[in-house]
Amino acid sequence: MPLEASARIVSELTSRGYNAEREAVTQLTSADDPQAALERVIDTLPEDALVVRTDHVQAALAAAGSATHSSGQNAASEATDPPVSTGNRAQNPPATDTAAPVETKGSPGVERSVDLERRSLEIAGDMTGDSTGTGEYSDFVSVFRDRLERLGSKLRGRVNHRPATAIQNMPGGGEVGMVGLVNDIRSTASGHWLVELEDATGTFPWLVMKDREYADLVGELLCDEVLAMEGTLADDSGIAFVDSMYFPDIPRTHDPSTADRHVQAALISDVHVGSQEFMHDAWNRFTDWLHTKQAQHVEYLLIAGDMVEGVGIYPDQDEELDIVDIYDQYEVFNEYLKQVPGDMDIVMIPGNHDAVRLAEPQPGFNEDLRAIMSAHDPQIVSNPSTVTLEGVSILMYHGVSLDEVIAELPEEKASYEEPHKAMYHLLKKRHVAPQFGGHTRLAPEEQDYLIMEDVPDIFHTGHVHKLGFGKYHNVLAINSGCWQSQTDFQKSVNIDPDAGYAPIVDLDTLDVTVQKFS
Ligand code: D5M
Ligand code: FE
Ligand code: ZN
Repeated sequence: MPLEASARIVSELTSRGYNAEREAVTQLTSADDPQAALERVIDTLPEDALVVRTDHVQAALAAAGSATHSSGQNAASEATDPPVSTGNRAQNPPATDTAAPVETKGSPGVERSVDLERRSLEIAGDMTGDSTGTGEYSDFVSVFRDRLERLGSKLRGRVNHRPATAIQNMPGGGEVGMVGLVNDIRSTASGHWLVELEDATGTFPWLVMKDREYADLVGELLCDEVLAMEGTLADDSGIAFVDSMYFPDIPRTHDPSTADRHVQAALISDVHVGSQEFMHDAWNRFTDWLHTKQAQHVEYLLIAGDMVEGVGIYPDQDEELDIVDIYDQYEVFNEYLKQVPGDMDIVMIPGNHDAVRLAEPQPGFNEDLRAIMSAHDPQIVSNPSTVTLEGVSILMYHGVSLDEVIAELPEEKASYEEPHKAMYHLLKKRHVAPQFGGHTRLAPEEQDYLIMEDVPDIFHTGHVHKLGFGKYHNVLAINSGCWQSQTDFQKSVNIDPDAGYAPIVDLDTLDVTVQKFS
């Protein structure tokens, strides 16, 4: 019953520029004459209203003397008040007032779980406005020093380590350990591997023999990641033979936090509004679904980058653009966001198609773009950032480095078909973009914002347009798909995108269900 009716009401409201709370839609749907009720609500809405709320609906229905069903009692007491008189102040806050919808909770008789008072949303690691990098050589030195210091501290207790320059002066034949950044990886003429580690004092070469069990791990290494090695020094102390390797890693005992009520989050990315391939029908079905009872527990929406298609991102991209102006793309994206129930909290980070600097970390959008995307008052933070929802921490990162992980690692360890496995390697390295100088551009800052200092409960990425999820040492890794059907470029390189899916996470159990809208 209500799915179709509520979808009609939502699309009617959005076509007139309004966003609606789910409960308001439910009430309209169950009015005697939904269409007439909707017209009345629109007629009586305060001029500056962006969101249609339950109190607007109740007041409009009551004023018309046709208060229906269970909410009639509530509305009756306000019936004599013209809704506009109270509307401007209390019910129509400026878009920046996040606390506003609290007054709608718990209307009797409507079966909804939305409980705004139990919500909590905290942000950590948002570097927007804190960029200090000037791109000078000294910034590169500080960012790598910070990386070695902080990731190294997760390893120093595990090996008996010495600085690179001290190792060269130790007597040959002894046991030795080192913590460093991978500076170079090459194979030797005899098929062994030479891994050069660098620390603050210098570099030292470590030889991994091809028949040792650790040889397989060499295939996983990326330049600039931090690890520790232990082994035996050669007689002349010019090289060491590796006996063991240690990664910063996620402890196997990691026990993720969960929410203490049944509440869900939709984790999506790569909307690509403005592309001819943007799947508006799938998006409309998704947002219609969010208004249904089946989605009543979905209270959070996280968007991990590539809101719009952007301009000038790839050669000949303009031939596939539906909207050629970048600001127009964000305006239209904002219209699509309005379809999301007004009582949901939205968090978003930029991606490589968005209008922010390409180098990572990417600060959240500037004031102009924030103003354009303001209808739903989303939390806009940097790529990467960590958002904690009711105790569950979610590291959001767009995912450009996944292309690199997939290109560098053997197929069975990381592939586009199983993007979550590529994410496992980032978790193991405790860094979202270890390798510098390839696809992933790095903006050197005083500190390395790309380190995973704390273990997240969930790691959310996108970018590769493939859906995949799984657990690594109890951390849930989810790569969301996209809302863009296959582009010509993707056809040419055989990328078959997973488009029009929304993974939904139960925050109380960390279980995932996938909703398909394409
Ligand atoms: O990235 C979507 C995926 O497709 C990601 O894995 C990169 C890849 N991609 C898409 N277009 C190109 C071009 N022209 N060159 C290289 N790689 C590409 P997205 O960020 O959505 O474009
Ligand atoms: Fe994308
Ligand atoms: Zn991308």
